[in-house]
Amino acid sequence: FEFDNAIVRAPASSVVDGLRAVDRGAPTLAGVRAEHEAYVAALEAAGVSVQRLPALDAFADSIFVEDPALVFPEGAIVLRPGAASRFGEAAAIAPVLRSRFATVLELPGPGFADGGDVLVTPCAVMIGLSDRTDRIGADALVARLAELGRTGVVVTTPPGVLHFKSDCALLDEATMLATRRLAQSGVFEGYRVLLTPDGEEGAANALRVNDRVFLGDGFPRTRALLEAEGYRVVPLATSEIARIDAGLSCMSLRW
Ligand code: CIR
Repeated sequence: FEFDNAIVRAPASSVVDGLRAVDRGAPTLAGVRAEHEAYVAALEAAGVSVQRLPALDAFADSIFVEDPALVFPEGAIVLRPGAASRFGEAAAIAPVLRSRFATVLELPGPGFADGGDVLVTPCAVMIGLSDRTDRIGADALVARLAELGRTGVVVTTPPGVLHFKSDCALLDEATMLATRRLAQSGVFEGYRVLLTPDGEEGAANALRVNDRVFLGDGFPRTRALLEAEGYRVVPLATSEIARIDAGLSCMSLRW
């Protein structure tokens, strides 16, 4: 969770058509832009140098730059997003990664993996199987991670949850924030787990960045819980991006 660099992508005007499991109304472009701007400003305030990529109108969900790639200080991996409408985002991000990293690996087909299903912890890289990340993709990713000297561990994501990280975030070396449904699956054995209060499951897609934790601003009980545990919380608006099933990890690639 210590990051010097990040890549973000400006929201496309097509973001109003972003994928969503349940339609609670489209977000507004102005609303998404405002949430994205505040997020980028919060990254910079946390000491992160941010590269801003131009909007890609052909890809409604391309603001969620975390999904088509994985980055580490030692190199990057171009992924194969599991949603058909997002598959081309990988080819769009690849040249950017090649300009930033000496080592850029590619996930071989035919499997799929989304970055939203990948949680980097100090001891392992957890890969959650989901509707977007299949077993073939996850196993191929474990092999690519090994080439970067990282250990991948394949785990499951509860049914109905878009991405593994929709339901969890690393808070520090030893602590996870997670929903009860994910924690109950036993994937965080050995970690201290702080559970999101009932009704605040969306808070789990939080993001630790250097000395602070970015948290959706609609989750007062989670905020109180984290502050009582001594975390410095930065509340950020997420109500517009939540309409297209996104949270705070999705909008950047960080290393
Ligand atoms: C999608 O369904 O792909 C987008 N509407 C939301 C992606 C959120 N990304 C993430 O959780 N890493």
